[in-house]
Formats: sequence, structure tokens, C-alpha cells
Amino acid sequence: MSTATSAIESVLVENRVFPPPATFAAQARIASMEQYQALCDEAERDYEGYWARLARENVVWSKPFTQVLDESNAPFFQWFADGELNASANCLDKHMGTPVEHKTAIIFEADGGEVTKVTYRELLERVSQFANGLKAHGVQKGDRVLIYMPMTIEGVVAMQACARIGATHSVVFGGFSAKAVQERIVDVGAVAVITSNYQMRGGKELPLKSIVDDALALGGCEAIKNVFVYERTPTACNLVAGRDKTFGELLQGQSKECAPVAVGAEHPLFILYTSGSTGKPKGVQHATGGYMLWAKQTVDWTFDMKDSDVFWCTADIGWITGHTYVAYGPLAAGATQIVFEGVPTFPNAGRFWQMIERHGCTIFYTAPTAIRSLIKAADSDAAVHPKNWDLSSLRLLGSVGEPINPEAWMWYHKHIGAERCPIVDTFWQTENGGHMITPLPGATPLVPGSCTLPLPGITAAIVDETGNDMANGAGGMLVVKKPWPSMIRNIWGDPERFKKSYFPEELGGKTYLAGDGAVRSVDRGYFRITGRIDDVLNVSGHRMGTMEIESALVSKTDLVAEAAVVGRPDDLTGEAICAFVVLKRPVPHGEEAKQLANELRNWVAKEIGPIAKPKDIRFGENLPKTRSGKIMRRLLRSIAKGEAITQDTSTLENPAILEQLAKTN
Ligand code: 6R9
Repeated sequence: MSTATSAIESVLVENRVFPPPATFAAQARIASMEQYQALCDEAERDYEGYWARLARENVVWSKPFTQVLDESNAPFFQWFADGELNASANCLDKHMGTPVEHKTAIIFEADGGEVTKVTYRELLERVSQFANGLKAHGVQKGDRVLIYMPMTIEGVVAMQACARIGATHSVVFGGFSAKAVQERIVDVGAVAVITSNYQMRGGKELPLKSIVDDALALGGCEAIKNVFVYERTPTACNLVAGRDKTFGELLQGQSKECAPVAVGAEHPLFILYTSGSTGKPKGVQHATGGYMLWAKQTVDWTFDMKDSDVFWCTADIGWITGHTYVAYGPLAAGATQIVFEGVPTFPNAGRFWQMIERHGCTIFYTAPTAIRSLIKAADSDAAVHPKNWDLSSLRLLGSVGEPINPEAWMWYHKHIGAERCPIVDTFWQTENGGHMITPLPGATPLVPGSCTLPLPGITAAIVDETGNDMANGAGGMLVVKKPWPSMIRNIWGDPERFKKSYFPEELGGKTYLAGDGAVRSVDRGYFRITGRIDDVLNVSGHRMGTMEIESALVSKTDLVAEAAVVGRPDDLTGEAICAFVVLKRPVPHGEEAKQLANELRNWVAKEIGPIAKPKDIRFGENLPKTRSGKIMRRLLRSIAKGEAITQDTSTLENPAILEQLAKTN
């Protein structure tokens, strides 16, 4: 926590304010700041009563709860613990017999442009059939299932089918390596893997199944009894007799009806791995009841979802945003949504805009890194500028994953939103389950670069190292003072780490520590996130632990003696990964340095995944260390940025090393 102060920046002077357009407010669920305030007041007056009301309104309970918040084993909080429900029934069954039954649930656009649509009824049948297939292969309530799938309807079906039978899914993003898949299989104790032969990205057929094969061959995965393989493309893949079954075999003869299994509200719906500041990725465990409540409620509030909307969240199901705002929330809200398999730049950087036009998208939710890369593309090639497409169907825009810089915000507002669509800059984390701090599009006046105010009931605050509230204008650590229903329940298999990471003793042991720095504006008290205060980087909206990358580098034992990884600001990706490496051989230069840097990049891609490849690798004969042997990361951060070192270096054991590292090899 001592690094908190380093992230504190001066208050952004941002005078532009964009009140909600009158036409938007006129039809919005929450249509004024008075209505917002009334909800905040309700939560403050009767915290449990407020959440109980929302839980009754947003969730279909097969057994109603009588308890609301249980703090007896804090910070292992429980919500609605004696209630029972099924997440899949809350997304599908509840719409049967209503006008939503025959409404389009998913408009799927494949990488190559083919479009497939499914209605809620069809989706229910596919999920049920899949669930029956899983049961027939011995997958049971409480089992963990690892999902390693491309963005497809089948990916959503696989998640929903697990939820339907009470199995806990753990989705791994398709960009992770065999080693990363294996570590997650072992940590989560999975009994089955659901994967695809290939995935299509940018016109290329990329293997997934063979990565699963490699993962299983790494050992420790003996609990895996079945690997179910979606045949996304006609290209054959290796199938191990007895263990591997195609989806055709899985679904063969299975009924399209399957009664949803009621689970307790605290039953783990999923475990999703995310990077932390130390050690291995953490398995973030979410509970069924509280998560479903917030997934549904935030879709209605933040996105003001209407029956006529065509919603598009571009996040992959391998990330939390793809869980809450693709696989669960929009379905629970009965929305029509677009699911996209491909990448924003294929066949060209106009793809997103073309798809918005083609499908009449009304609400578009993406990451700042995508916006920045499409701005760059539009600036250099008029043919992919959004003005070439009719974007008039849009009524609301959203941003997620990292701070959005005011320039990108303004471009998004002008060129995509035609100065007509509010932008919801939604701050939240894997651990939060759903939106935490975000504008409400019909109520909140917007300020570019600010996620504005916490949702009603979310007790976000900014404090110093001992938990004292900071005045507006003074930066500090972002915390949430009271538990909320969709919060992380545990780190799978590591309760001690859970307590230490999120509920530190210094803050009293019950306050949730987000790991981000933040500051509230003097005039409005609006929150602005200043970035992580721990050793977590945010590269293109993907969370990466510096320690994780360091461990990957030093595991190349024939070459690497020591490594330190820091982030530096990057115009496109937000942050870029910089590695400082000490080799077990003399410091290389020129071609040799380039070639070794590439070798190390590929090594990291193999150990973690291509998303973790360092952008810069610098070699030195040592790292800057204190006399007690601690690596001085703040100096490395300055070097990575290309800044002159102005900090005090008198405690350094080896000050000469700074000069060497500052030179590129
Ligand atoms: C949903 C998601 C969480 C970290 C979080 C913060 C950053 C996310 C943000 C934002 C500023 C926003 N972050 N949304 N920073 N403004 N609107 O991204 O979850 O992958 O766990 O990342 O992302 O640093 O701590 P996750």
C-alpha cells in the first residue's frame, strides 16, 4: 500500500460538461439526478432493505431468501444465503411465455461476416440439450468445467449449460497459452474442458484444441475425464479416443428439455482468473444470487436497456466484461445482442462501424484501446473513417477496461455518437461482478475522462493508507466501504490471499481495497481513476501482473538470471510492458540484443500468452537495487518512460547501472 502516493496526480482540469440530452432523459429509467439521489438515500436509510428489494425485483428465486447480508464471517460476506435460484433459468426460462420468447437473443457475426441469429426459445433449447449432454457425461452440480472457446453462440451456450446444471465454469481467454490453461485446470480442479477445434480471427484459423492437448500433456490434469470439442471449422483436429468428444457426439440423442438445477444463492457460478500483484493469477469466485442481481440491474440502469435495443458489448467471454455483459446480463434483461467472433481491424478498421450499421446497433460498449486504435486508423485512411457508415441507430455508447483519455472520449462522442449519444464510462473490476462507478445516461452530466459517481448502494470512497477519507481534489486509494451483492466471494482455494489482497488489516479488515488510485473533482465530487496502485499493468484493457511476467522470464533458466518488469504509458495500449533483463552472459548489443529480445518475447508468449509479450526489453549487467537488495522499480519506471532520473539515488547499491539501462542495447 505504500506505493499509493505515487499514483496520486493533480486534479484534472476539465471544464467540458455534457448534460444528458433531453430526448434521452425523457425515456430513461433513471431520468434525473433527483431520482438517482432518491435511490442512494434509500440505500443509506435501509441498506439491506434496498438490496433485498432489488434482489426480489431482478431475480427469479425458486426459493425466496429470508436473510439478506450475513457479515458473521467477514470478509467472507454472504448475500441472500438461504435463497435458491438458477442463473440460466434467470436468463432463459423466465422469458418463456412472454413476448421475449421468440425475440432474437443473439445476432452472431462470424469473423468472415456470416450472420446467424437465435431466439430466446432456440437458445433455451440449445442450452438444455448441451446441459443434458454434460450430465450424460457425468458432469454434476459443484463440478468445475474449464471453457476455452472462441466468441461464438456455442461459447455462451457452454457457459449457460454449466450454470443450468449447477457446475461452476472457469472460462480462459483464447489468447492464453497451454501452460496458462494447464495451471488453471489444476488450480480450479476441473473435471472437463469445453473447447473448439480452431478459432477464426482476422481471416486466420488458429488452433485451440491442440493447445488444450498441450496443456493436458503438461501433467496434473488427471481429473479431466472429458474434452468436448466444437467443430468451428471443417479442418480436422486430433481427437483422443475415450477422452475427446465432438459437440455432435455430446448432443447426439439429447433432449432439448432440461430442468434447471436450483442452487443456493452463494453457490459459485463461476471462477475467473485475473492477475494480481504477486504470484500466480487469482481465481476470482463469484456467487450465483448476488451476481445475477447486479448483472441484470446494471444492464437496466447503466445501459437503460429497452425491448427495442440492439446491444453490442465487444468484450470476449474470456474476460469479466464478456461474462456480465454478454453471457448473463443482457440475457437476464431479455435484450437482443450482437456477438462478434472477429477483430476490429479485419477485413479493415471500419468493421465495427459497418457492423453497427448492418445490425442497427443502438448501444455500443467497447474499450478505450479499441477506440484509440480505430481513431488512428481513421486518421490515416479516410476509407475506414466512421463517417462512411450510417451510425444513426446508436443511442448510447459505453467504455470499459481502462481510463479513457479525454481526447478519445471527445472523438467517440463526436464521430460515433454524433454528439447525441451519452457515453457511460463504466469503472469496475473482475472482483466487482458488475458496474460500480458509472454515469447513468439519462441523469448524470458527463465529464470526459471521469466515471462520475457510484451506482446507488455502492459505497465507493477514497482514503489514505490508514483509511481516512480524502477531501475532494486529493487523491488516494479507491475502496468500497460496505459489502455489495456481486462482490468477489473468495480467491479459489486461497482464503488467506483473499483477505490480504482485498480486505487489509490496515483498513480494518472489512473495507474492500480496489487496487486503483482515484481522485474526486473539487466541483462535483466526480471520481477519476488514476490507475493501479499495485504491481498490476493494464495493457489494452487486459490486466497483467508484473510478477507473473517476471516469473515467466526467469523461468528461462538457461538464459535469464534476473528480470524486472514495469509499465510505461503508451498512446495506443494505455500501458506497455517493459522488461529489464540480466542475462547469464555478457550484455548483448545490436543484432544479438534484438534476437535475444525476440527469443524472450516468444518465451513469454509460450508461458503466459501473446498478450503478455513485453514491448521493450532492455539488457543490463544488473538491476538498480537498494543496499538491502530490493529492486528500485520506480527508477525503472522512469527509465522506461525515457525520463531523466531526478529521484534520490543515494540509497542505491550500484548507481552506475542506471546509465547503462537508460541506453538501448
Ligand atoms: C471490467 C474490467 C479492472 C481494472 C481496474 C482499473 C481498470 C476498468 C475502468 C478502469 C478507469 C474505467 N478499469 N474500467 N479504469 N476507468 N472505466 O476491466 O475488469 O479486467 O478486472 O480490470 O481495469 O484499473 O482495476 P478487469
